[in-house]
Amino acid sequence: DGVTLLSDYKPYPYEIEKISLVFQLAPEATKVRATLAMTPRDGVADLHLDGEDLKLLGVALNGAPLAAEAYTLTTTGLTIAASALPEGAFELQTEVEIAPAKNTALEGLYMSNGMYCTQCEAEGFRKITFYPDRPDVMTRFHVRIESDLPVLLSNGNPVGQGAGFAEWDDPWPKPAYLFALVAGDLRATSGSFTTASGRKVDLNIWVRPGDEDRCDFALASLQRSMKWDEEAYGREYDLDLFNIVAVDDFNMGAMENKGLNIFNSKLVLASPETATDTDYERIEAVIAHEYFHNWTGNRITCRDWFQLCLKEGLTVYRDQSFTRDVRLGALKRIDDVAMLRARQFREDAGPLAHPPRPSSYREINNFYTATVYEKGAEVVGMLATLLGAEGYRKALDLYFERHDGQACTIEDWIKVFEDASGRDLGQFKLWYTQAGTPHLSVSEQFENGTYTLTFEQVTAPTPGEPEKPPRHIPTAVGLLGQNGDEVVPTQVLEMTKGRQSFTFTGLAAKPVPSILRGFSAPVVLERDTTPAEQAFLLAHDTDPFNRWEAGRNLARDTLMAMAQGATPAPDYLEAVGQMLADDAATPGFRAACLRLPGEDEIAAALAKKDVVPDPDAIRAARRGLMATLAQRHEAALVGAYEGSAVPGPYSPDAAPAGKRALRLAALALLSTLDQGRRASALYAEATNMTESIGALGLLVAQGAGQAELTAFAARWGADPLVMDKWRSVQAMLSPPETAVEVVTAIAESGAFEWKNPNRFRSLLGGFAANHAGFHRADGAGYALFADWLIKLDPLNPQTAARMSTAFETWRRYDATRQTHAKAALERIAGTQGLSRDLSEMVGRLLG
Ligand code: HT7
Ligand code: ZN
Repeated sequence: DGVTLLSDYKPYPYEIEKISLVFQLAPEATKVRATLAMTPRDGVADLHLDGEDLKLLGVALNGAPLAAEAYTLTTTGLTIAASALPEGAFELQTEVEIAPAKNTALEGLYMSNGMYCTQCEAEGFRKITFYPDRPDVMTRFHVRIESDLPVLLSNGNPVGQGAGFAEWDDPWPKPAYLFALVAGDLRATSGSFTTASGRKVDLNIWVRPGDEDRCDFALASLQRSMKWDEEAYGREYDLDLFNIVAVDDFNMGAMENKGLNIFNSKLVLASPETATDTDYERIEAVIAHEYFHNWTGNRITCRDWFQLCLKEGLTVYRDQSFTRDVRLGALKRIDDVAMLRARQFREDAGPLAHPPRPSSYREINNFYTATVYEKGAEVVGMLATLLGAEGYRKALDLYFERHDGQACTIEDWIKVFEDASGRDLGQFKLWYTQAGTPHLSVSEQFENGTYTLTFEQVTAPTPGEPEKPPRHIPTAVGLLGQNGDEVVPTQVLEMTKGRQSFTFTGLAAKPVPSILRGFSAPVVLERDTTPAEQAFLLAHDTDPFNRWEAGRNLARDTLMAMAQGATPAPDYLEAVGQMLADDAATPGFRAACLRLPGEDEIAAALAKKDVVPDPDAIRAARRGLMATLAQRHEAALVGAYEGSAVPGPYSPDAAPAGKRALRLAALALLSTLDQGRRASALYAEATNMTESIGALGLLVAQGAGQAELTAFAARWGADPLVMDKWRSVQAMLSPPETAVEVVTAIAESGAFEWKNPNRFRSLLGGFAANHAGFHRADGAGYALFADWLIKLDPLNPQTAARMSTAFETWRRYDATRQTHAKAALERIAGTQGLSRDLSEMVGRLLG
């Protein structure tokens, strides 16, 4: 029935010593000849090679053409009967023809603006040649590319080059999903890195002619990443060459192909005029992420795709740690948790909930999710918390020593931690195998100097998992005295039961607890506290994450109450003033505290309390609170706005970026009072994209900014990456009354290149983030979105399926909205020829 099960895993019956590939590139008819040196593992067996959309030109065994009766060809591959195969080693050769110019799915070999490139993860190699396209089959690749294009790249080292061809050899065995080929008219920005053991590695960032001046930051980010991985994990790079190529048409962010990373151009190209502070931070993080995969993913890979979080969760944890170390640490944790809640908690609470290590799927591309990546990273973080920094490093050293060159499972990973620490992690493993976010409620008791915290954990059922046994939850707790001093420093309480108490003795007075410091576990903490206590923590907590969290809780509670008709809580308004005045806190931290929870987060919080969220009321509450804060603290906000201007040349470093963030956060509030006067002025004088687009967004959010939008388009019309911002800002921030019309007008203008995933995401992804616009009561938002998914699906199923998660929360809303959303989903489901990708998603969304 098209379902793949973890429990069905069987090793591949053949070993492949090496593969030699020859590509004769042509847009409509590329020829691929593959020669595989194979040996049966355990006696001769039927030999299956995956293959899709390939035109078979010939099969030969040990140099002799294979008779047609010896093999069967289906739409999914080629099977050679055991009876046609020799006892021992043999060489199998196939030749196929493919049409990269017609490949709109951007999986396998495809073309982007005249250049050839590949995307093979997860199962794209089977669209290039017949091969066992599974991560546990690892082999050495030799590649010959024949083409007149000037730059011809593949994995590993260049071993031959001449007129119209290049040859590459990768000495490290790898699974097919890490294969890459690039051919085009490209320019390099080059540098080098000398490893700790003294080897010089050549580094190149390859881009289209004209983009060379936007590559310096990417190159420097790569050098920082290489250094950090040596220092933090003892991992050196293992080839003499590392290439990164920027591609304009790409389904995701980037891809860690061995020695030849391929990137979405938006995650490489940066200049102060065209990229925001957030873009810079993200470029650095993704460059690091893909580089770190060289050890966690490539040298040690996954046995099968169920183990995806083995490489992704760990590599996200590594890139988050890197950013924390090279930028301002505490803020990074705040941003990561905000993102985790917005995306992963949302996923975990809806119809698409699944464990970080799922046990079945229809389409693996649908499992590159926030749960596999971000929750996967949280689970690694909890292991680090449980073992401590030294214990964690010891475990990772053992992991690399024990499993280098292997394709592993989550069981192998857990065993490493058990062996390195001597602990039993059987219960901890539930984090990998069960879906859902535990809710942790806390109560306190104080008597005769003894303070007791009692925790109770409950996880609601998720699709297919009615019972949820208790998890092993590391809860970092510190206790503060009434004057704000820390009376008990942070300690990690390990909860393993459904209900459990922890005591602290010898206290002079009842303390104020700071629970789940640094967000030590991905749970929802529920605690009946007073606004006064939250305000105290916002003012005094020594843990920066919990300090922010206290403000966030206050803001969320205030907004929830306001969305149901209440007026803003005075404690919150007061606390914001104190926080704004706290010069000891960094500007970036103050900016994070000033930003209010998004409308979707408020809707989720209401739904959790069984209140049906009203998107219009939520929007009104949020805007109302912004105006109230602005009135109340106008002078301080003007001070923050003016005082955090950053003069001089632009630098993307954390400190100036934090100042700009504070400036824009203050401006967002002030704009509710000045009719956009300051935002207009900032737009006119801005010399960097952070402030230009920030100011433009604030104007659009007020239903204004027409002149600025026109000026922006006139200036940047020829730069698609910058125009993506212009589209997103309008789709995401236009008032709900006009958002559908604004999006429709942009979509229907001839200039919208919807087949490019970045363009599509900028507009439709932006619109999905426009909470009140997308969830418009008459269903026009849902209908528009469904129209575009139906249009994209036949060309690019992967991106269409990914974007369908916009509908993940449809059951939260009122009956009228539900009726419209359901109709839109059913219309998608009923579309003729729907892809496996999108039909799996819609099925689960309706499920
Ligand atoms: N490992 C890479 C995942 C990826 C991908 C997956 C499916 C389809 C297209 C894709 N492009 C990249 C990226 C990463 O996590 O590093
Ligand atoms: Zn990754």
